[in-house]
Amino acid sequence: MTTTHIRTCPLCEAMCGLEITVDGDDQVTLIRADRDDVWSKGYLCPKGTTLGHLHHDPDRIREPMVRDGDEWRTVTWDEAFARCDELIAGVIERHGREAMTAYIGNPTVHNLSLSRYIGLFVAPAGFPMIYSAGTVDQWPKNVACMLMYGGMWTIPAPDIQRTHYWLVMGGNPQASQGSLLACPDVLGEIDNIRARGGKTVVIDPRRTGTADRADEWIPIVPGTDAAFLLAVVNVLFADGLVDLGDVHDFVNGVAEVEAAAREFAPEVVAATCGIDAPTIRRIAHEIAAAPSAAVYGRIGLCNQEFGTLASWLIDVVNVLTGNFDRPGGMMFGNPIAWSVSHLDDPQWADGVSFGRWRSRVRGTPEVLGQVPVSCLAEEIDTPDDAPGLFESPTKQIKALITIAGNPVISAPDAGRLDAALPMLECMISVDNWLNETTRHAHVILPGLSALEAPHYDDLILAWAARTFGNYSPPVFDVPDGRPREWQTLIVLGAMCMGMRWPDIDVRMFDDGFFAVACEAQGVDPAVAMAHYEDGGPERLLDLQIRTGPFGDRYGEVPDGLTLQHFRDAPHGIDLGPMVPMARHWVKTPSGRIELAPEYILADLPRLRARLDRPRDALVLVSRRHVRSNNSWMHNVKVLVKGKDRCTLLVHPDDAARLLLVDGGVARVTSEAGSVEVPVEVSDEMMLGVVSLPHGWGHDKPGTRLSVAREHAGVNSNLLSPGRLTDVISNNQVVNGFPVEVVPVGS
Ligand SMILES: Nc1nc2c(c(=O)[nH]1)N[C@H]1C(S)=C(S)[C@@H](COP(=O)(O)OP(=O)(O)OC[C@H]3O[C@@H](n4cnc5c(=O)[nH]c(N)nc54)[C@H](O)[C@@H]3O)O[C@H]1N2
Ligand SMILES: Nc1nc2c(c(=O)[nH]1)N[C@H]1C(S)=C(S)[C@@H](COP(=O)(O)OP(=O)(O)OC[C@H]3O[C@@H](n4cnc5c(=O)[nH]c(N)nc54)[C@H](O)[C@@H]3O)O[C@H]1N2
Ligand code: SF4
Ligand SMILES: [Mo]
Repeated sequence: MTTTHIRTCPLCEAMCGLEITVDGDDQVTLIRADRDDVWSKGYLCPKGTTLGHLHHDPDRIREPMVRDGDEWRTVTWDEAFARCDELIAGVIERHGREAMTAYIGNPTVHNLSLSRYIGLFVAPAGFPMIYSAGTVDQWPKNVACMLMYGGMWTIPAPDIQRTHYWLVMGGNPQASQGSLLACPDVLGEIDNIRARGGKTVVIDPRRTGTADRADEWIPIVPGTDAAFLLAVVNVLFADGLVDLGDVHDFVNGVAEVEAAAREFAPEVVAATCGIDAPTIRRIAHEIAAAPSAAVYGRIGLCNQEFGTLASWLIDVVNVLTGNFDRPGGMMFGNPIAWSVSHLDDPQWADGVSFGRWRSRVRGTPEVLGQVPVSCLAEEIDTPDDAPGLFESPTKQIKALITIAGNPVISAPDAGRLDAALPMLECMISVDNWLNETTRHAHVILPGLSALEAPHYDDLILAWAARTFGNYSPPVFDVPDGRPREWQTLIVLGAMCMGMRWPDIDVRMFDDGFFAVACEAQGVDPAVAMAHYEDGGPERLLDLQIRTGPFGDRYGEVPDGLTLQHFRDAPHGIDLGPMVPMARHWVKTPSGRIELAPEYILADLPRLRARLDRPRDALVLVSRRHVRSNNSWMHNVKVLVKGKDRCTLLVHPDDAARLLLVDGGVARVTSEAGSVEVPVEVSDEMMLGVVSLPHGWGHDKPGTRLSVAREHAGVNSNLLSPGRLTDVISNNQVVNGFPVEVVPVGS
């Protein structure tokens, strides 16, 4: 007996609707696009068709595992939690919570349970500091948005379904499917822009698949986007092109921005950026002249030396050209269900300030509660009596809890972390695979597969091109007694708080959290609670919908939405395109958009000094591929088969100069390390820039990734220098650092 299930793919920000066919033996036999999905309308990518492969992967962990020496044992959940309790209580007793931390990885955002409940682990655990993939990702954007709009997740997105001019900087949606920009079939939208008489321009050191689909590609020297954008701002003021449009009465700091850009005329930055002055002027004029325009920057603008300046300037250009908060420009979303990430964070109750404490070894001041993820290794391997340590709320780390993260692959200076993890007295991983990171754990607590878990996206909907929502119930049942990830998070949080297994009352924590969420939305918890028998993320989701902008507020709004409406609408509910929302979202102390935050302006001298620095002979940048997902989908045979994708892309002239041949092997060396990797000669690279994907390096012993091991590739983060950061955001620089490349053998 075959059944068909309509679900949403949780793997990336495109949120594609899927039609999943399952046979009588509970085997997924086919996954294809759901043509009736209100959002994706039949779009999908190759990864979405592999949710069955992930679910059936024999290497996927389904029961908790405990490690004794090199031996892994499958244990009951009771035994696993008892072991966690023993390990955590031991570290608390011997070293205190100052010696404990957590690392939170990317899939947390894409998982209903983890996204809603991560706070219910982090808050009770009360670690002095935690780490996340955020500092190799969007931290600069978080800093800019916190200062400009008053919320680190108040992130505007380009309204590409209506714009007439799209400038894409450091993003490659052809591979990534869009990021901090949720829209299915982004490349199709590039065609639509052209059909409207508009234009898409891509600024990237690589002529990407997105650039191929666009109207123009402008190569740029990595790390110089902020200089380019300041020159654009300079032209906007110099040529009288500034017009704030709808937000004219709502912006502070225009004069300060004008002054800041004064010394960055196009001629001043041209050589540094590798873009001639007339082109910079032309782009500024094109943005200003377009009926609507959206300037967009993504990871290439964050994971670089001037990440915050570049991320800030993206929004500055949109504001100055009247393209902020209007259709076809840069807009905030209006999600049907509010996100827990938008709840007021108690740490900012007295206003935002950075540098409230420092890391112990490097002395790095915190930014938005985090220091660079590369600090984790040194915080583990440096004893408390080492010389030259800084006053810090933490001690040498003895316990680490990883949640859906693989920092041994994804964090810079990866080799040092890999060597440090065995020094831990307690390492617990909430993860579904035994990989490069989790092989060091003492206990692995698996979650569910995407097809066993319910789904409804969270934060991503805040920057979606349309106001829509789609709920997916689980495709497969799981045995009773198997904890969901949200329950595991609560148990671990409570243990770190000092409670002992099995005294932990998960329901009590969940109800308490629910009550706080109700109160934050002005709803009486008792009234809301009366609607439910069970707790958990679906109860919270119902609250998020009911108290969101279209919700029924538990009966107060007669036709308002509830989760049940989504259960009844498997293809989703679409409430239309983006609408101006800035006056709702902006929550700065002044109540206005802060265009010129002092904290960011203070970084300009660093950029000015960069203009005098000679260009490095060869620098490395990262890239993604549509068939990969960071480090964790290389165990899916249909995705990794075919040609090797972990290659070093080299421009033909660089190849000739360096005596590299296509298909040969090169040794790439940076100040941090060295790897050997196959060379792919391609004129899609800018001269002087080579590109290597991240997420590979699956040759470590002791993992259980039978397919990935056969397609190991190399770990590009062995090359990324840990101490290289965008200093004002603490974000790692994995793009644009110098490397040497030499041929190996012949
Ligand atoms: N050089 C370089 N480095 C980079 C980047 C780059 O562009 N260049 N990009 C950075 C970016 S943007 C990011 S987001 C990070 C990603 O960094 P990480 O989040 O650390 O890495 P992932 O590869 O996403 O690892 C995901 C982990 O979650 C597990 N997992 C998958 N699904 C689930 C689930 O449903 N539940 C649980 N509990 N576990 C699950 C996987 O087994 C894996 O261990 O990498 C960063 N590193
Ligand atoms: N298939 C797939 N999809 C993914 C992921 C994945 O691993 N695989 N990862 C997901 C995650 S976690 C994220 S954060 C997003 C990221 O989504 P995107 O930001 O679209 O990521 P990339 O595809 O890596 O594109 C980054 C581009 O920046 C360019 N670049 C590098 N340095 C610079 C620079 O200094 N200036 C400029 N202008 N450009 C530069 C690179 O050449 C590259 O083309 O993708 C998400 N989607
Ligand atoms: S683009 Fe691919 S990975 Fe992303 S949601 Fe759609 S099917 Fe899933
Ligand atoms: Mo990311």
